[in-house]
Amino acid sequence: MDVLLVEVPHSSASEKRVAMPPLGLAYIAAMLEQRGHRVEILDLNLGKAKLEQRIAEAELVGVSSYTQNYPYALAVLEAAKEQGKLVAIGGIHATFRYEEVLRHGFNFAVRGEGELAFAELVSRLEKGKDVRSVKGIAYLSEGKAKSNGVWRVRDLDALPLPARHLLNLKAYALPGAIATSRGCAYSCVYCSSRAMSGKLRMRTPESVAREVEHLRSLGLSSFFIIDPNFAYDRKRALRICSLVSRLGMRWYAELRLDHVDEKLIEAMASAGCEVVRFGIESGSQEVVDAIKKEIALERLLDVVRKFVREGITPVCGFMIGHPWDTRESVEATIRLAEEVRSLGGEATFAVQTPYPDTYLFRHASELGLKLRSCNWWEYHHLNPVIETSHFSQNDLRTLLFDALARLYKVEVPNVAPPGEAPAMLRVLPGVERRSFRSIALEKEAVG
Ligand code: B12
Repeated sequence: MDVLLVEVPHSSASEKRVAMPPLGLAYIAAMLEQRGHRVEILDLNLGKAKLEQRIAEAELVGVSSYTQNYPYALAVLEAAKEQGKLVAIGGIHATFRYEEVLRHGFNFAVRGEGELAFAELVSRLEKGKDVRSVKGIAYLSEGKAKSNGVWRVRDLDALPLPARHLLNLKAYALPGAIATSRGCAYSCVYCSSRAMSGKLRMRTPESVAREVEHLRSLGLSSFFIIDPNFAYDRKRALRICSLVSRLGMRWYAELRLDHVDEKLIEAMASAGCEVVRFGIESGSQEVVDAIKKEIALERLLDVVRKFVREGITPVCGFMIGHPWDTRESVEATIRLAEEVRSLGGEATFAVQTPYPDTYLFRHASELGLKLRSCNWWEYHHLNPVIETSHFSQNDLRTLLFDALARLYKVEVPNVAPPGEAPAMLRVLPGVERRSFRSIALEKEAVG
Protein backbone atom coordinates (compact mmCIF):
# COMPACT_ATOMS: atom_id res chain seq x y z
CA MET A 1 0.00 0.00 0.00
CA ASP A 2 1.13 3.61 -0.58
CA VAL A 3 1.11 5.36 2.80
CA LEU A 4 1.80 9.07 3.43
CA LEU A 5 2.81 9.96 6.99
CA VAL A 6 2.38 13.64 7.93
CA GLU A 7 4.02 15.46 10.88
CA VAL A 8 2.04 18.63 11.62
CA PRO A 9 3.80 21.90 12.53
CA HIS A 10 5.14 22.44 16.03
CA SER A 11 4.75 25.91 17.45
CA SER A 12 8.24 26.53 18.73
CA ALA A 13 8.00 30.29 19.01
CA SER A 14 11.58 31.28 19.03
CA GLU A 15 13.46 28.65 17.14
CA LYS A 16 14.80 29.78 13.82
CA ARG A 17 15.45 26.24 12.60
CA VAL A 18 13.19 23.23 13.02
CA ALA A 19 14.46 21.42 16.08
CA MET A 20 14.05 17.72 15.56
CA PRO A 21 12.87 15.16 13.02
CA PRO A 22 9.63 13.22 13.72
CA LEU A 23 11.15 10.14 15.34
CA GLY A 24 7.75 8.58 15.98
CA LEU A 25 6.82 8.62 12.29
CA ALA A 26 10.24 7.29 11.31
CA TYR A 27 9.62 4.26 13.55
CA ILE A 28 6.17 3.73 12.02
CA ALA A 29 7.62 3.98 8.51
CA ALA A 30 10.36 1.43 9.23
CA MET A 31 7.80 -1.17 10.32
CA LEU A 32 5.61 -0.49 7.24
CA GLU A 33 8.61 -0.85 4.90
CA GLN A 34 9.53 -4.10 6.66
CA ARG A 35 6.01 -5.33 5.75
CA GLY A 36 6.55 -4.31 2.09
CA HIS A 37 4.52 -1.10 1.99
CA ARG A 38 5.68 2.10 0.20
CA VAL A 39 5.95 5.00 2.65
CA GLU A 40 6.64 8.72 2.48
CA ILE A 41 7.09 11.11 5.43
CA LEU A 42 6.05 14.75 4.98
CA ASP A 43 7.15 17.01 7.84
CA LEU A 44 5.07 20.18 7.55
CA ASN A 45 7.53 21.94 9.87
CA LEU A 46 9.78 22.06 6.83
CA GLY A 47 7.13 23.71 4.63
CA LYS A 48 3.64 22.92 3.42
CA ALA A 49 4.44 22.58 -0.25
CA LYS A 50 3.02 19.64 -2.19
CA LEU A 51 0.72 18.44 0.62
CA GLU A 52 -2.24 18.01 -1.77
CA GLN A 53 -0.06 16.33 -4.41
CA ARG A 54 1.46 13.92 -1.87
CA ILE A 55 -2.02 13.10 -0.57
CA ALA A 56 -3.16 12.39 -4.15
CA GLU A 57 -0.31 9.85 -4.58
CA ALA A 58 -1.19 7.98 -1.37
CA GLU A 59 -3.87 5.36 -0.63
CA LEU A 60 -3.83 6.05 3.11
CA VAL A 61 -2.77 9.12 5.09
CA GLY A 62 -1.41 8.89 8.65
CA VAL A 63 -1.14 12.06 10.75
CA SER A 64 0.90 12.64 13.91
CA SER A 65 -0.19 15.16 16.52
CA TYR A 66 0.36 16.49 20.02
CA THR A 67 -2.47 18.27 21.85
CA GLN A 68 -1.20 21.73 21.09
CA ASN A 69 -0.89 21.33 17.36
CA TYR A 70 -3.99 19.16 16.89
CA PRO A 71 -5.76 22.03 15.05
CA TYR A 72 -3.20 21.54 12.27
CA ALA A 73 -4.09 17.84 12.08
CA LEU A 74 -7.68 18.86 11.32
CA ALA A 75 -6.42 20.87 8.35
CA VAL A 76 -4.62 17.81 6.96
CA LEU A 77 -7.78 15.75 7.56
CA GLU A 78 -9.81 18.23 5.50
CA ALA A 79 -7.28 18.18 2.64
CA ALA A 80 -7.28 14.36 2.58
CA LYS A 81 -11.06 14.07 2.82
CA GLU A 82 -11.40 16.40 -0.17
CA GLN A 83 -9.57 13.71 -2.14
CA GLY A 84 -11.64 10.89 -0.62
CA LYS A 85 -8.69 9.35 1.24
CA LEU A 86 -8.75 7.19 4.36
CA VAL A 87 -7.07 9.05 7.24
CA ALA A 88 -5.64 7.67 10.46
CA ILE A 89 -4.25 9.75 13.33
CA GLY A 90 -1.76 8.64 15.96
CA GLY A 91 0.33 10.14 18.72
CA ILE A 92 -0.39 11.49 22.16
CA HIS A 93 -3.56 13.48 21.46
CA ALA A 94 -5.26 10.69 19.49
CA THR A 95 -4.31 8.20 22.21
CA PHE A 96 -6.11 10.14 24.94
CA ARG A 97 -8.85 11.86 22.93
CA TYR A 98 -9.76 9.12 20.45
CA GLU A 99 -13.51 9.84 20.66
CA GLU A 100 -12.89 13.51 19.84
CA VAL A 101 -10.67 12.79 16.82
CA LEU A 102 -13.09 10.15 15.44
CA ARG A 103 -15.99 12.60 15.83
CA HIS A 104 -13.92 15.11 13.85
CA GLY A 105 -13.78 12.65 10.95
CA PHE A 106 -10.58 10.60 11.23
CA ASN A 107 -11.31 7.03 10.10
CA PHE A 108 -8.94 5.48 12.65
CA ALA A 109 -7.22 6.58 15.84
CA VAL A 110 -4.10 4.56 16.62
CA ARG A 111 -3.58 4.55 20.37
CA GLY A 112 -0.19 4.24 22.06
CA GLU A 113 2.86 3.06 20.11
CA GLY A 114 1.81 2.63 16.51
CA GLU A 115 4.50 0.43 14.93
CA LEU A 116 2.67 -2.89 15.15
CA ALA A 117 -0.92 -1.63 15.36
CA PHE A 118 -0.65 0.56 12.27
CA ALA A 119 1.28 -2.02 10.23
CA GLU A 120 -1.44 -4.57 11.02
CA LEU A 121 -4.17 -2.06 10.11
CA VAL A 122 -2.50 -1.22 6.76
CA SER A 123 -1.92 -4.88 5.85
CA ARG A 124 -5.56 -5.75 6.51
CA LEU A 125 -6.85 -2.72 4.62
CA GLU A 126 -4.64 -3.72 1.68
CA LYS A 127 -6.13 -7.21 1.69
CA GLY A 128 -9.66 -5.85 2.15
CA LYS A 129 -9.92 -7.70 5.44
CA ASP A 130 -11.94 -6.68 8.52
CA VAL A 131 -9.88 -4.33 10.69
CA ARG A 132 -12.22 -4.04 13.70
CA SER A 133 -10.20 -6.50 15.78
CA VAL A 134 -6.82 -4.84 15.29
CA LYS A 135 -5.36 -4.17 18.74
CA GLY A 136 -4.50 -0.56 19.51
CA ILE A 137 -6.92 1.12 17.11
CA ALA A 138 -10.20 2.94 17.64
CA TYR A 139 -12.91 3.58 15.06
CA LEU A 140 -16.56 4.63 14.84
CA SER A 141 -19.19 1.89 14.65
CA GLU A 142 -22.81 3.01 14.18
CA GLY A 143 -21.76 6.44 15.43
CA LYS A 144 -20.15 5.04 18.58
CA ALA A 145 -16.41 5.15 19.25
CA LYS A 146 -14.99 1.63 19.69
CA SER A 147 -11.49 1.23 21.13
CA ASN A 148 -9.28 -1.89 21.12
CA GLY A 149 -7.07 -0.51 23.87
CA VAL A 150 -3.56 0.94 23.72
CA TRP A 151 -0.68 -0.97 22.12
CA ARG A 152 2.84 -0.73 23.60
CA VAL A 153 5.93 -2.48 22.22
CA ARG A 154 7.35 -4.99 24.70
CA ASP A 155 10.85 -5.55 23.22
CA LEU A 156 12.18 -2.21 21.92
CA ASP A 157 15.36 -3.89 20.65
CA ALA A 158 13.25 -5.95 18.23
CA LEU A 159 12.00 -2.82 16.43
CA PRO A 160 13.65 -1.89 13.12
CA LEU A 161 15.70 1.32 13.38
CA PRO A 162 13.72 4.48 12.47
CA ALA A 163 13.54 4.98 8.67
CA ARG A 164 15.81 8.04 8.61
CA HIS A 165 16.37 7.57 4.86
CA LEU A 166 12.85 8.99 4.45
CA LEU A 167 13.86 12.21 6.28
CA ASN A 168 15.88 15.21 5.11
CA LEU A 169 18.11 15.19 8.21
CA LYS A 170 20.09 18.20 7.05
CA ALA A 171 16.99 20.36 7.48
CA TYR A 172 16.98 19.86 11.26
CA ALA A 173 19.02 21.73 13.85
CA LEU A 174 19.15 18.63 16.06
CA PRO A 175 18.82 15.75 13.56
CA GLY A 176 20.15 13.06 15.91
CA ALA A 177 17.01 12.41 18.00
CA ILE A 178 17.21 8.94 19.54
CA ALA A 179 15.04 7.05 22.05
CA THR A 180 16.92 4.59 24.30
CA SER A 181 13.81 3.82 26.39
CA ARG A 182 10.07 4.44 26.48
CA GLY A 183 7.75 5.10 29.38
CA CYS A 184 8.60 6.27 32.89
CA ALA A 185 8.78 4.78 36.39
CA TYR A 186 7.39 7.93 37.97
CA SER A 187 3.95 9.58 38.03
CA CYS A 188 4.44 13.34 38.15
CA VAL A 189 0.94 14.85 38.19
CA TYR A 190 1.44 17.13 35.15
CA CYS A 191 3.27 14.73 32.84
CA SER A 192 1.78 12.79 29.94
CA SER A 193 4.73 10.42 29.40
CA ARG A 194 3.64 7.80 31.93
CA ALA A 195 0.01 8.01 30.82
CA MET A 196 1.13 7.68 27.18
CA SER A 197 3.90 5.13 27.35
CA GLY A 198 3.21 3.31 30.60
CA LYS A 199 5.94 1.46 32.48
CA LEU A 200 9.60 2.00 31.61
CA ARG A 201 11.09 -0.26 28.92
CA MET A 202 14.76 0.08 28.06
CA ARG A 203 16.90 -0.89 25.07
CA THR A 204 20.20 -2.65 25.63
CA PRO A 205 23.32 -0.43 25.60
CA GLU A 206 24.65 -2.40 22.64
CA SER A 207 21.58 -1.65 20.48
CA VAL A 208 21.78 2.04 21.48
CA ALA A 209 25.48 2.18 20.55
CA ARG A 210 24.74 0.51 17.19
CA GLU A 211 22.16 3.23 16.44
CA VAL A 212 24.58 6.02 17.46
CA GLU A 213 27.20 4.45 15.17
CA HIS A 214 24.56 4.48 12.40
CA LEU A 215 23.93 8.20 13.05
CA ARG A 216 27.64 8.83 12.73
CA SER A 217 27.72 6.88 9.43
CA LEU A 218 25.00 9.29 8.23
CA GLY A 219 27.45 12.16 8.86
CA LEU A 220 25.97 13.36 12.14
CA SER A 221 28.34 14.64 14.82
CA SER A 222 25.86 14.71 17.71
CA PHE A 223 22.77 12.95 19.08
CA PHE A 224 19.88 13.96 21.35
CA ILE A 225 18.46 11.39 23.76
CA ILE A 226 14.72 12.20 24.07
CA ASP A 227 13.98 9.77 26.95
CA PRO A 228 12.29 11.34 29.99
CA ASN A 229 15.08 9.82 32.12
CA PHE A 230 18.19 8.41 30.43
CA ALA A 231 19.84 7.17 33.64
CA TYR A 232 17.03 5.35 35.44
CA ASP A 233 19.21 2.23 35.30
CA ARG A 234 22.63 3.50 36.39
CA LYS A 235 24.56 0.43 35.17
CA ARG A 236 22.95 0.68 31.72
CA ALA A 237 23.71 4.42 31.53
CA LEU A 238 27.37 3.83 32.43
CA ARG A 239 27.60 1.08 29.81
CA ILE A 240 26.10 3.35 27.14
CA CYS A 241 28.63 6.06 28.09
CA SER A 242 31.55 3.66 27.72
CA LEU A 243 30.28 2.36 24.34
CA VAL A 244 29.58 5.79 22.79
CA SER A 245 32.73 7.42 24.21
CA ARG A 246 34.67 5.71 21.39
CA LEU A 247 32.54 7.45 18.74
CA GLY A 248 33.63 11.04 19.50
CA MET A 249 30.15 12.56 19.26
CA ARG A 250 28.50 15.36 21.25
CA TRP A 251 25.20 14.52 22.93
CA TYR A 252 22.38 15.79 25.09
CA ALA A 253 20.07 13.95 27.49
CA GLU A 254 17.29 14.39 30.05
CA LEU A 255 17.84 13.08 33.58
CA ARG A 256 16.23 12.97 37.00
CA LEU A 257 18.01 14.61 39.93
CA ASP A 258 17.71 11.42 42.01
CA HIS A 259 19.50 9.35 39.37
CA VAL A 260 22.84 11.15 39.08
CA ASP A 261 26.09 10.85 41.01
CA GLU A 262 29.70 11.91 40.60
CA LYS A 263 30.83 8.78 38.73
CA LEU A 264 27.98 8.99 36.22
CA ILE A 265 28.60 12.71 35.63
CA GLU A 266 32.28 12.03 34.91
CA ALA A 267 31.39 9.13 32.59
CA MET A 268 28.88 11.29 30.69
CA ALA A 269 31.42 14.11 30.33
CA SER A 270 34.15 11.87 28.99
CA ALA A 271 31.64 10.25 26.62
CA GLY A 272 30.91 13.64 24.99
CA CYS A 273 27.74 14.76 26.78
CA GLU A 274 27.45 18.58 26.69
CA VAL A 275 23.97 19.55 27.94
CA VAL A 276 21.59 17.79 30.32
CA ARG A 277 18.08 18.73 31.40
CA PHE A 278 16.42 18.20 34.76
CA GLY A 279 12.77 18.74 35.53
CA ILE A 280 12.91 20.45 38.95
CA GLU A 281 9.58 22.21 38.59
CA SER A 282 9.54 24.18 41.90
CA GLY A 283 11.81 25.76 44.52
CA SER A 284 9.49 24.59 47.31
CA GLN A 285 10.04 21.02 48.60
CA GLU A 286 6.38 20.99 49.72
CA VAL A 287 5.22 21.68 46.13
CA VAL A 288 7.76 19.20 44.71
CA ASP A 289 6.29 16.51 46.98
CA ALA A 290 2.70 17.49 46.11
CA ILE A 291 3.37 17.12 42.35
CA LYS A 292 4.82 13.63 43.09
CA LYS A 293 8.22 14.47 41.60
CA GLU A 294 10.02 12.44 44.29
CA ILE A 295 13.28 14.44 44.28
CA ALA A 296 15.15 16.18 47.12
CA LEU A 297 15.81 19.82 46.25
CA GLU A 298 18.68 20.04 48.74
CA ARG A 299 20.80 17.97 46.30
CA LEU A 300 20.31 20.30 43.32
CA LEU A 301 22.97 22.98 43.68
CA ASP A 302 25.72 20.47 44.43
CA VAL A 303 24.73 18.44 41.36
CA VAL A 304 24.73 21.62 39.23
CA ARG A 305 28.24 22.46 40.46
CA LYS A 306 29.47 18.96 39.57
CA PHE A 307 28.05 19.11 36.01
CA VAL A 308 29.45 22.59 35.40
CA ARG A 309 32.85 21.47 36.73
CA GLU A 310 32.80 18.59 34.22
CA GLY A 311 31.97 21.01 31.35
CA ILE A 312 28.33 19.90 30.97
CA THR A 313 25.62 22.60 31.02
CA PRO A 314 22.79 21.57 33.34
CA VAL A 315 19.41 23.07 32.32
CA CYS A 316 16.80 23.05 35.07
CA GLY A 317 13.14 23.27 34.11
CA PHE A 318 10.82 25.15 36.49
CA MET A 319 7.06 25.70 36.36
CA ILE A 320 4.75 28.10 38.10
CA GLY A 321 1.02 27.67 38.58
CA HIS A 322 1.04 24.32 40.35
CA PRO A 323 -2.28 23.89 42.24
CA TRP A 324 -0.33 24.19 45.52
CA ASP A 325 1.69 27.24 44.44
CA THR A 326 1.52 30.42 46.58
CA ARG A 327 3.39 33.72 46.18
CA GLU A 328 5.98 32.38 48.64
CA SER A 329 6.54 29.12 46.72
CA VAL A 330 6.79 30.99 43.38
CA GLU A 331 9.33 33.32 44.97
CA ALA A 332 11.31 30.29 46.18
CA THR A 333 11.21 28.88 42.64
CA ILE A 334 12.58 32.07 41.06
CA ARG A 335 15.28 32.28 43.76
CA LEU A 336 16.40 28.71 43.12
CA ALA A 337 16.48 29.33 39.35
CA GLU A 338 18.66 32.40 39.92
CA GLU A 339 21.04 30.32 42.09
CA VAL A 340 21.29 27.67 39.36
CA ARG A 341 22.20 30.35 36.82
CA SER A 342 24.72 31.94 39.19
CA LEU A 343 26.54 28.58 39.32
CA GLY A 344 26.79 28.37 35.51
CA GLY A 345 23.65 26.29 34.98
CA GLU A 346 20.61 27.35 32.99
CA ALA A 347 16.98 27.60 33.99
CA THR A 348 13.80 27.58 31.93
CA PHE A 349 10.31 28.61 32.97
CA ALA A 350 6.90 27.44 31.90
CA VAL A 351 3.40 27.73 33.28
CA GLN A 352 1.57 24.66 34.55
CA THR A 353 -0.63 23.28 31.72
CA PRO A 354 -2.98 20.35 32.43
CA TYR A 355 -2.64 18.14 29.32
CA PRO A 356 -5.33 15.54 28.56
CA ASP A 357 -5.30 12.40 30.73
CA THR A 358 -2.67 13.72 33.11
CA TYR A 359 -3.52 13.50 36.85
CA LEU A 360 -3.96 17.29 36.88
CA PHE A 361 -6.44 17.17 34.00
CA ARG A 362 -8.43 14.30 35.50
CA HIS A 363 -8.56 15.83 39.01
CA ALA A 364 -8.67 19.52 38.06
CA SER A 365 -11.75 20.47 40.07
CA GLU A 366 -10.66 18.65 43.28
CA LEU A 367 -7.34 20.50 42.98
CA GLY A 368 -9.10 23.87 42.68
CA LEU A 369 -8.02 24.26 39.06
CA LYS A 370 -10.39 25.99 36.66
CA LEU A 371 -9.68 25.32 32.98
CA ARG A 372 -10.02 28.75 31.36
CA SER A 373 -9.58 27.47 27.82
CA CYS A 374 -10.36 24.28 25.89
CA ASN A 375 -8.74 25.64 22.76
CA TRP A 376 -5.88 23.16 22.43
CA TRP A 377 -3.89 25.70 20.48
CA GLU A 378 -3.35 27.61 23.69
CA TYR A 379 -1.89 24.58 25.54
CA HIS A 380 1.79 25.38 25.04
CA HIS A 381 3.35 25.94 28.49
CA LEU A 382 3.88 29.66 27.88
CA ASN A 383 0.28 30.71 28.07
CA PRO A 384 -1.77 30.10 31.25
CA VAL A 385 -5.00 28.21 30.45
CA ILE A 386 -5.90 27.67 34.10
CA GLU A 387 -6.84 29.53 37.24
CA THR A 388 -5.73 28.06 40.55
CA SER A 389 -7.21 28.61 44.00
CA HIS A 390 -4.41 31.17 44.53
CA PHE A 391 -3.92 32.80 41.13
CA SER A 392 -6.06 34.06 38.27
CA GLN A 393 -5.00 33.47 34.64
CA ASN A 394 -3.65 37.01 34.47
CA ASP A 395 -1.79 36.60 37.78
CA LEU A 396 -0.07 33.53 36.31
CA ARG A 397 0.85 35.39 33.13
CA THR A 398 2.34 38.25 35.14
CA LEU A 399 4.19 35.85 37.45
CA LEU A 400 5.65 34.03 34.41
CA PHE A 401 6.83 37.24 32.72
CA ASP A 402 8.19 38.64 36.00
CA ALA A 403 10.09 35.41 36.53
CA LEU A 404 11.55 35.56 33.00
CA ALA A 405 12.37 39.24 33.37
CA ARG A 406 14.12 38.69 36.70
CA LEU A 407 16.01 35.71 35.37
CA TYR A 408 17.13 37.51 32.22
CA LYS A 409 17.35 41.00 33.87
CA VAL A 410 15.10 42.82 31.34
CA GLU A 411 12.03 45.12 31.46
CA VAL A 412 8.73 43.33 30.67
CA PRO A 413 5.98 45.27 28.88
CA ASN A 414 2.78 43.59 30.18
CA VAL A 415 0.97 43.64 26.84
CA ALA A 416 0.13 39.96 26.47
CA PRO A 417 -3.13 39.38 24.52
CA PRO A 418 -4.84 36.10 25.68
CA GLY A 419 -3.55 33.00 23.90
CA GLU A 420 -0.78 34.79 22.06
CA ALA A 421 2.06 34.27 24.55
CA PRO A 422 4.60 32.95 22.01
CA ALA A 423 4.18 36.05 19.88
CA MET A 424 4.38 38.15 23.01
CA LEU A 425 7.76 36.73 23.88
CA ARG A 426 9.21 38.25 20.75
CA VAL A 427 8.75 41.70 22.30
CA LEU A 428 11.02 40.84 25.21
CA PRO A 429 14.30 42.20 23.86
CA GLY A 430 17.14 39.79 24.42
CA VAL A 431 15.00 37.09 25.97
CA GLU A 432 15.21 34.39 23.37
CA ARG A 433 13.20 31.67 25.10
CA ARG A 434 16.04 29.68 26.64
CA SER A 435 15.20 26.03 26.36
CA PHE A 436 17.06 22.74 26.60
CA ARG A 437 17.00 22.62 22.80
CA SER A 438 18.14 26.21 22.22
CA ILE A 439 21.10 25.66 24.56
CA ALA A 440 21.95 22.42 22.72
CA LEU A 441 21.69 24.41 19.47
CA GLU A 442 24.27 26.88 20.76
CA LYS A 443 26.63 23.95 21.36
CA GLU A 444 25.89 22.72 17.82
CA ALA A 445 26.74 26.18 16.46
CA VAL A 446 30.07 26.13 18.32
CA GLY A 447 30.59 22.61 16.95
C1 B12 B 1 10.87 15.19 21.14
C2 B12 B 1 9.73 15.96 21.81
C3 B12 B 1 9.40 17.21 21.29
C4 B12 B 1 10.01 17.74 20.00
C5 B12 B 1 9.21 17.17 18.82
C6 B12 B 1 10.03 16.80 17.67
C7 B12 B 1 9.23 16.00 16.68
N1 B12 B 1 9.24 16.45 15.49
O1 B12 B 1 8.68 15.01 17.01
C8 B12 B 1 9.76 19.25 20.13
C9 B12 B 1 10.98 19.79 20.74
C10 B12 B 1 9.45 20.04 18.87
C11 B12 B 1 8.62 19.28 21.14
C12 B12 B 1 7.84 20.40 21.36
C13 B12 B 1 6.82 20.44 22.28
N2 B12 B 1 6.42 19.48 23.11
CO1 B12 B 1 7.31 17.80 23.23
N3 B12 B 1 8.04 16.08 23.48
C14 B12 B 1 9.02 15.44 22.92
C15 B12 B 1 9.32 14.11 23.66
C16 B12 B 1 10.46 14.40 24.61
C17 B12 B 1 9.66 12.88 22.82
C18 B12 B 1 8.63 12.57 21.68
C19 B12 B 1 9.20 11.40 20.89
O2 B12 B 1 9.89 11.57 19.90
N4 B12 B 1 8.94 10.18 21.43
C20 B12 B 1 9.50 8.97 20.84
C21 B12 B 1 8.63 8.49 19.67
C22 B12 B 1 9.08 7.11 19.26
O3 B12 B 1 7.32 8.37 20.19
P1 B12 B 1 6.09 9.26 19.65
O4 B12 B 1 6.56 10.48 19.00
O5 B12 B 1 5.14 9.35 20.77
O6 B12 B 1 5.45 8.33 18.48
C23 B12 B 1 4.89 7.09 18.77
C24 B12 B 1 3.40 7.14 19.14
O7 B12 B 1 2.98 8.36 19.65
C25 B12 B 1 2.71 6.77 17.86
N5 B12 B 1 2.50 7.80 16.85
C26 B12 B 1 2.94 9.05 16.83
N6 B12 B 1 2.56 9.67 15.69
C27 B12 B 1 1.84 8.76 14.97
C28 B12 B 1 1.20 8.87 13.73
C29 B12 B 1 0.51 7.75 13.25
C30 B12 B 1 -0.17 7.84 11.90
C31 B12 B 1 0.48 6.54 14.00
C32 B12 B 1 -0.25 5.36 13.45
C33 B12 B 1 1.12 6.43 15.24
C34 B12 B 1 1.80 7.56 15.71
O8 B12 B 1 3.59 5.79 17.33
C35 B12 B 1 4.93 6.29 17.47
C36 B12 B 1 5.89 5.12 17.53
O9 B12 B 1 5.61 4.28 18.61
C37 B12 B 1 7.94 13.89 24.41
C38 B12 B 1 8.03 13.10 25.71
C39 B12 B 1 8.14 11.60 25.41
N7 B12 B 1 9.08 11.01 25.96
O10 B12 B 1 7.39 11.05 24.66
C40 B12 B 1 7.49 15.35 24.66
C41 B12 B 1 5.96 15.65 24.61
C42 B12 B 1 5.32 14.88 23.50
N8 B12 B 1 5.94 17.09 24.33
C43 B12 B 1 5.02 17.70 24.96
C44 B12 B 1 4.73 19.10 24.85
C45 B12 B 1 3.67 19.66 25.77
C46 B12 B 1 5.42 19.92 23.92
C47 B12 B 1 5.21 21.42 23.73
C48 B12 B 1 3.76 21.88 23.64
C49 B12 B 1 5.94 22.13 24.86
C50 B12 B 1 6.21 23.60 24.56
N9 B12 B 1 5.41 24.45 24.81
O11 B12 B 1 7.21 23.92 24.15
C51 B12 B 1 6.01 21.72 22.43
C52 B12 B 1 5.17 22.11 21.31
C53 B12 B 1 4.90 21.03 20.36
C54 B12 B 1 3.77 21.40 19.49
N10 B12 B 1 2.85 20.61 19.52
O12 B12 B 1 3.73 22.35 18.84
C55 B12 B 1 4.15 16.76 25.79
C56 B12 B 1 2.85 16.46 25.01
C57 B12 B 1 1.61 16.56 25.84
C58 B12 B 1 0.37 16.54 24.95
N11 B12 B 1 -0.70 15.99 25.42
O13 B12 B 1 0.41 17.03 23.84
C59 B12 B 1 5.13 15.53 25.96
C60 B12 B 1 4.45 14.19 26.15
C61 B12 B 1 6.01 15.83 27.16
C62 B12 B 1 5.34 15.56 28.51
N12 B12 B 1 6.01 14.84 29.26
O14 B12 B 1 4.28 15.98 28.78
N13 B12 B 1 8.52 18.12 21.80
